[in-house]
Amino acid sequence: MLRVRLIEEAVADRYHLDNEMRCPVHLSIGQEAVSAGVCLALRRDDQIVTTHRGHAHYLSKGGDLNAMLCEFHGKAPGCCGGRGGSMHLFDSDAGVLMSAPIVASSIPVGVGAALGMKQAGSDAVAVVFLGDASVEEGVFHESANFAAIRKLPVIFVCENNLFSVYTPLDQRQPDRPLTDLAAAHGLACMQVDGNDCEAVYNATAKAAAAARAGEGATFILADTYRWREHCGPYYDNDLGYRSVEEFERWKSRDPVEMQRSRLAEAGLLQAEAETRLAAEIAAEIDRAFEFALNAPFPDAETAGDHVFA
Ligand SMILES: Cc1ncc(C[n+]2csc(CCOP(=O)(O)OP(=O)(O)O)c2C)c(N)n1
Repeated sequence: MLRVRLIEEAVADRYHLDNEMRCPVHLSIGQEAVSAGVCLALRRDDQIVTTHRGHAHYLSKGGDLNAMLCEFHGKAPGCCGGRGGSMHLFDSDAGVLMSAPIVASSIPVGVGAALGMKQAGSDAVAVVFLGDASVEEGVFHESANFAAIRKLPVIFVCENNLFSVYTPLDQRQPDRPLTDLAAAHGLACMQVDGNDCEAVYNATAKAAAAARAGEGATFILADTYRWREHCGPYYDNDLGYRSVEEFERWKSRDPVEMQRSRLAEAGLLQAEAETRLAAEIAAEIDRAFEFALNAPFPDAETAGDHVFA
């Protein structure tokens, strides 16, 4: 969690430096407990799919940091050869199958991965990360229905950060639990505090055990909050679509700080170890940025590669 936080803060800090990162960035700062808690409960051969807000999922599943930062800089060693930007992250070795910015478009891909796992007789699971706006798309319902009827080993993790860009949930959906939508399709449902990494881990471990045992799909609703603007490195509370009071209330429940103090109180994290850990992560981040900045751009002669239409 701390590593993801520090990496995303470094991306935000360096975003406009010399204009070297040209792609949009959708940061998960404030939401890290979801990616950390989920991915800690997964195996390397489990697969995830994610959205435009996917850096934290990619990193938590073990995606390569150099390849991610090269992608942000449009460089050839990027995970999409420098052509995809921050919203197209994948790492097949780590089980990051895809990310895509079209809202809800990755959901059926994750369900398809789960179908493939079941047909192959594997006990791996697929995790579909989605935002609260994704359940407003028809393909979510088709996918949930298919996952339920086929008892697929898939876990839908809905990160409810209360907003679709600037529009709050209560202006988009009637007042009913989001889990009702999944329950209506016959999925097992759980709701967790999405700022509590251990709660997210426990829910995911339970859902993964059920999926591996052939009991089918689960929908986990994780309530959390994005701190920065919808897209970009800054804060945007001045826009007025959410109140400073609401923002401060969520910020006082910082998921990284909550876990840090929990570990410290249990005697599992000493100040010295924490300082060393932060320094190691900072050095790793510096090395990765240096790698990305020094990496070559794709060869101009390859501009037509992968273009099909
Ligand atoms: C099909 C589609 N409609 C609209 C958009 C524009 N859009 C990009 S992100 C976004 C909000 C998504 O909200 P949510 O799924 O809750 O994820 P969050 O950004 O809050 O993490 C929208 C509407 C899009 N990318 N794709």
